[in-house]
Amino acid sequence: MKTGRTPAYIGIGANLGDAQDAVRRAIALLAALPGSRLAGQSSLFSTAPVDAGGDDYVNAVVRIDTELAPADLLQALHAIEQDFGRERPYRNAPRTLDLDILLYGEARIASASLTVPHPRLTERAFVLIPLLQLDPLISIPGQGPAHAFVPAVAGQSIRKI
Ligand code: A4P
Ligand code: MG
Repeated sequence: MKTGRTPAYIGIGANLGDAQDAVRRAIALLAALPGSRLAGQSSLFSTAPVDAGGDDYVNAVVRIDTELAPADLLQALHAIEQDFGRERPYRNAPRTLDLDILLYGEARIASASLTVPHPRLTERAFVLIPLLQLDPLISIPGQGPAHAFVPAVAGQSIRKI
């Protein structure tokens, strides 16, 4: 039966305050988004900062099946980030919570406020490894199977919590 829901993969990251707690609470809020259901969640991972400073991050990826359009989903993610007191003093600053749309079904989006698939998805173990844990056969629209990018991120430190 067609449900009108699109599988969307959301990357979650935090490295300020109680980051594990923030990631767990964010997953609960994502599960409660309107017209959406939680369809899968990765383990939590401890990861060394990439292109950024500060403490190690806690990262995870969830899949939600959602009726929200991409722009509405992005707005909902920003609202959750704000709930966690997210501030943006500079690019890649340490953050209480970062929520990124990694994939939205087969969509390829390049608007001023949204790029999907997430442009740095294939370069980052902290996204690629949890995503593949959720769905080992997943493909990235326009780029092929995600697992093909794993050797390129093998040098990045990531450990299951
Ligand atoms: N935006 C465009 N496309 C998207 C998308 N697919 N998902 C726009 C979400 N947002 C998207 O984001 C800036 C703007 O990007 C948003 O307003 C939205 O309209 P932001 O969250 O304010 O800024 P940011 O977090 O500094 O940028 P971004 O792109 O999320 O950063 P990155 O590249 O994801 O890097 N190291 C480890 N170990 N773990 C991490 O989680 N995260 C980063 C952030 C760096 N290093 C890290 C980690
Ligand atoms: Mg972000």
